[in-house]
Amino acid sequence: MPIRFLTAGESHGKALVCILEGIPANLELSSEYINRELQRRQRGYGRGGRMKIESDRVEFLSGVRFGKTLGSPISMVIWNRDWENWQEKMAYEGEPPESLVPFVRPRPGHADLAGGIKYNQKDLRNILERASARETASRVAVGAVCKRLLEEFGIRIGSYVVSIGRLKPEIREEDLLKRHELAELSELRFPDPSKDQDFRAVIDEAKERGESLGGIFEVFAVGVPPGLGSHIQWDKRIDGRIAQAMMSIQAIKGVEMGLGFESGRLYGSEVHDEIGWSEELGYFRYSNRLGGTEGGITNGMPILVRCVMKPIPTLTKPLRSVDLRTREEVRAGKERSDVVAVPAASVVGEAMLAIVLADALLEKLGGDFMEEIKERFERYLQHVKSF
Ligand code: EPS
Repeated sequence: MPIRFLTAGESHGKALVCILEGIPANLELSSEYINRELQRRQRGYGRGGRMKIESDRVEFLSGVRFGKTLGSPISMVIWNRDWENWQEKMAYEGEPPESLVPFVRPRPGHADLAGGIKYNQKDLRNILERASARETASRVAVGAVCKRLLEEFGIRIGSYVVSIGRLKPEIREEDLLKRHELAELSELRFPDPSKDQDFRAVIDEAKERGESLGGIFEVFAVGVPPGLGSHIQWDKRIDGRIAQAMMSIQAIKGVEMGLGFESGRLYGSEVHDEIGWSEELGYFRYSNRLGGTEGGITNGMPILVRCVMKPIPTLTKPLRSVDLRTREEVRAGKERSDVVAVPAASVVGEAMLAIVLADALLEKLGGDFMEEIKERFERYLQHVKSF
């Protein structure tokens, strides 16, 4: 697979770091473009105090020169402003300070206990710092570079929130890009900003109860040509790759494409997308119930992915847990946290979809620099049209 990336960094460490390899040379790229995406991820009503501290921005460390990629690994750093308040508790060297209070009351639903057992850590901060969804800032930076690449090929990615908790207002807008544009105007990324008040009330109520909330969001890509991914091997199937990418986002518990689980309740004729042909469009579909893939290959229709995020595990009215030192029943530990982060997760979903599609596109076309890849793309589109 042409694209690979790694992220590193603890939530309250000095910085988040990422390395992205496989982006071709001569792609125009600015930190401003990436920072816009990072800022989108920081928005959303219901986030905790941390987002008031941070103002995420990337600094390039390699792979870019005079505003264009070099084809070499792109490394980026996002400095944590909160580090200033954590320097002693998260010191890289020396002995722990006397004042350090270890985190010993694992939160149900968080990585705390499973990670503590696995890595033999009795101070669960050594687990939660990396398990934190702060890491998703790096993914959004990597995803932004991939989005920039996809834009050059007319592929656009967007997202919107479908529901938060039990609140699921009707979505009237049919056009996916318009849904995205409307979501950009909403502090909860719902594709109708006039519903923000309803969402606020639901979130405020949850906060008052010491609760947290999850929700459902949809991510889409339009302009995707047919032929990305392949039916020939399990790990080449594009829908499998998309599902894996989405499930890897912190707190995501389910992924569907198109009608998803609903299709299991319907007849075949109600699910499959009928095929047509016209001089102007070539082959087209009368519907997009399958979410843009068949046989693990994109079919030219928009990719439509739906993800469910569980409620955040940190509760101000915590659930039962066990103290690791005494093994007595206690209430789980509390940390500063968000009440809901579904709007942010939808932006992370966009990033993950961009990474998977950029990877599949480069796999299809090959090539090392933009000019050559664009030429190959044009030739491929001609093939699609004349098939
Ligand atoms: C998170 C806890 C909170 C969130 C954080 C994810 O951070 P803190 O412990 O510093 O208050 O704000 O999300 C981010 C920092 C972010 O950038 O999205 C957690 O435990 O997962």
